Amino acid sequence: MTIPDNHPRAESLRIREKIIKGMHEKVVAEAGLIAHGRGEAYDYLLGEKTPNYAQKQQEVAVAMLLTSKKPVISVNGNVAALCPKEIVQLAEQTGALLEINLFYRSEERVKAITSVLEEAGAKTILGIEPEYYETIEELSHLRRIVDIRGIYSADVILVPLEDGDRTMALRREGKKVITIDLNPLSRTSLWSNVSIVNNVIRAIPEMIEDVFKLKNNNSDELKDLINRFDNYKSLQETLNFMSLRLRDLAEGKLEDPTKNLGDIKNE
Ligand code: PTJ
Repeated sequence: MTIPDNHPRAESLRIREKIIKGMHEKVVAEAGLIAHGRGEAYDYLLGEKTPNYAQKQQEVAVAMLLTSKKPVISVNGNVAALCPKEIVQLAEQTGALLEINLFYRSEERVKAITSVLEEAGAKTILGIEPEYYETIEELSHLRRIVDIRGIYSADVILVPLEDGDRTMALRREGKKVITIDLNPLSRTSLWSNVSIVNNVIRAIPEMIEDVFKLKNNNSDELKDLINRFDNYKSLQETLNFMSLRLRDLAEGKLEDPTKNLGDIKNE
């Protein structure tokens, strides 16, 4: 569908089209559409902009990726459809490996996502060669299939937009988990070491900028940034931001778009 530029929600509709196209091409799971709709609703609460608290979360996440021994970025269908070039670039800039890991796993989808990542410039993609498959025992669904060279042996894993089970399982295995999830109350957010509560579409490009900002800092400075971060407090700050924003709107900042319609609106 062609989205008219003057449509008030043009940008949001264009993003939706990416997800729909991705679903037709088997990149996105059908449930990925539902997940996206949920994300859109939460993004309204942020005013569809990156708040200050998320900038901090993103910076700490980048510091963690830069100081880790073996960082891996996990890619699912929604991420591949929404920001393939950016995710490949973030992996390159931080020295992280890219691994396809899916909840609704099928060989057809693995192939479709591999093509998208390759077109976006990825040179190495893990999670696609059966001889390297290992399992995370704690998980009963297909996310349990991981790559022995990637998630299985990683110390830090960035998991944008997912269900919470795997975050819990990875934490129990002693790994550090960074997540990007617009829902601050999800199990994913509650179980992460660093929860980025922001839209993946804004978070990933902003994290690439953070790499350029932080990469000249020495590792003690980066570790200090990480040590000062408390995920629980950060989620409290996130919820405070959302509730204050709603309160401000309720108490008068909400613009009435019909105010200049005069009497017509009551006819
Ligand atoms: O590609 P697969 O097979 O691995 O499946 C991926 C989905 C996303 C379908 C699967 O992991 C899933 O069902 O996830 P959930 O449980 O629906 O959780 C998705 C979370 O991502 C929800 O909390 C959404 O609010 C959030 N979300 C959706 N879109 C975005 C987002 N967070 C950040 N940016 C978004 N654009």
